[in-house]
Amino acid sequence: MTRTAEITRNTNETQIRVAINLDGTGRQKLNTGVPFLDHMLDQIARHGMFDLEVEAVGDLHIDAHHTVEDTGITLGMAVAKAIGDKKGIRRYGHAYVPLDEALSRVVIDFSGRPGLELHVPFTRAMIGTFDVDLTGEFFRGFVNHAGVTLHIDNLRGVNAHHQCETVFKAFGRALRMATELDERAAGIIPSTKGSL
Ligand SMILES: [Mn+2]
Repeated sequence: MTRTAEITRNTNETQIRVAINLDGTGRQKLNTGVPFLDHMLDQIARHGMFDLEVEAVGDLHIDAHHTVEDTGITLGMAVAKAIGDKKGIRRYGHAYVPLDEALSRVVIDFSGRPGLELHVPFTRAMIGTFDVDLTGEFFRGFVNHAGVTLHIDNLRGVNAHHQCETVFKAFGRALRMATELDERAAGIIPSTKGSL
């Protein structure tokens, strides 16, 4: 059984293709036109051990907003499709990741209920040319289309690049844990309701 999905999503603002293998090895091919977003997606692939391809053509002449948000949406759609009926998955995942002075915690639940708690007190508004507000746009797009509850807390940090990078690394780790198959729960949907 392969847990892969490919999603193409086209709007007047962006054209995005995402391909993912949840049981990959961290291989990635990323070209969103937003270099810092590519750097963050690379963290998800590497630390989540997903094979991930993301190609995006967006209205960057305006700004990176639509491209970043819609990449989150399309990644969420791809993860939801790849994970299917959620039988046998661990469902919950969490990770703490430090990078020098920065430390972030991410907790995820494949609950079927979109929800985002984002608590990242960025110390500056821009990381190079990347507006830190876009971090929330990415994860809001993701949770709404993956159907997950996601709690993101940056617990400390001075350097905004480090703050953001620890969030994405911890997200990759937590997503890996939650989507992994639990051999003791093969074929079982991890909910007393019987569905997620
Ligand atoms: Mn970096």
